[in-house]
Amino acid sequence: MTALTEEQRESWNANGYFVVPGFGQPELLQKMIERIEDLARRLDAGEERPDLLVSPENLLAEAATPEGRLSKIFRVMRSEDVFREFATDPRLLDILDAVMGPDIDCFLSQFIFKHPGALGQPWHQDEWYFRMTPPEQVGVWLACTDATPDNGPLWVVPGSHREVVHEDVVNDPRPGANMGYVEIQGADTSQEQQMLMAAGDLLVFHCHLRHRSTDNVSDGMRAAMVYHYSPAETVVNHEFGFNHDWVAVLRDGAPAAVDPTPIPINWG
Ligand SMILES: O=C(O)CCC(=O)C(=O)O
Repeated sequence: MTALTEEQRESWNANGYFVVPGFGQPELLQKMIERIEDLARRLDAGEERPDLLVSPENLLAEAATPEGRLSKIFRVMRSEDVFREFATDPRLLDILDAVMGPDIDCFLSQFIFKHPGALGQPWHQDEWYFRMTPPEQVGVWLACTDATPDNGPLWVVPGSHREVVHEDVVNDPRPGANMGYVEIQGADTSQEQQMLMAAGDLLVFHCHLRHRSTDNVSDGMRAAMVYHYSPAETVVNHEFGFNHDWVAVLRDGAPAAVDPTPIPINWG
C-alpha cells in the first residue's frame, strides 16, 4: 500500500475509509460544476443523451433552473472529458492500486447535486445495491463544494466495513424521497462520524461501510462527484446494475486507455 500514508492505511484497515485533503483543485471543481450544469440545461432542452441517466430531485420539481430540479446525473465518466480525466487521474489510480490491486474497472460515476431543501440519503451500504463477487468495490466521493453541518454532509459508522450486508432495510418512507433510497433498520449508529469536508477533499470508502447523508437545510448547494471502482472481471449478482457502465481503467498497474465501447456486464 505504498501510495497511502501510514495514517490512511491504518484508517482504511480500522475504519473502512480515509480522506485525502485537497485532492481536487478549485479549477477542476469549477469545471465539473459548469459542465454538469451545462449538461442539465441541454437535457432539459431535449438533447438526446442515451448514454446518461438522470435522477430528478422529487421535492424540487418546481425549481427555477434545470439543474435545480435534478438530484443525480449518472454515467458521465466515459463520454465527458472532465469526469473521465478525473476517473483516470494517475494519482487516483495509484491510491486505488494500493487499496484494490493492479487491475481495476470503474463501473459507476455520478454527479450528486444537493440543493437547498433536498433530502439526504438514509443509512445504507453500497454493496446492498451492488451484490458483486468479489465484494471489494471502493467508492471515491469528491467534495465539489464544502460539505458543512447544514448542507447535508456524509456520516459514516467507522469499522462497519467489516459487517455483512444488512438485509433488514425499508424503502425510505419520507414523502418526496428519491428513487432507490432504502434505510438499514436496527443497526447501531452510536459511533457515527460526520464527514465535514472542504471542496476538493476526497473520501475513499469501502463498499460495506454504513453511511448516510443528511438534508440540506442551508441556502447553498452541496455537490459531490462520486465514482465506484471494482477489481477487473467482477461478477454482478443482481439486476440493480442498470446504472452501471464498466470501463477498464488500470491493467497490470498501468493506466488503460478508456475504450469507447462498454465492457459487457459479467452477470453471475
Ligand atoms: O452524497 C450523498 O448525499 C450521498 C451519497 C451516497 O451515500 C452514495 O453515493 O452512496
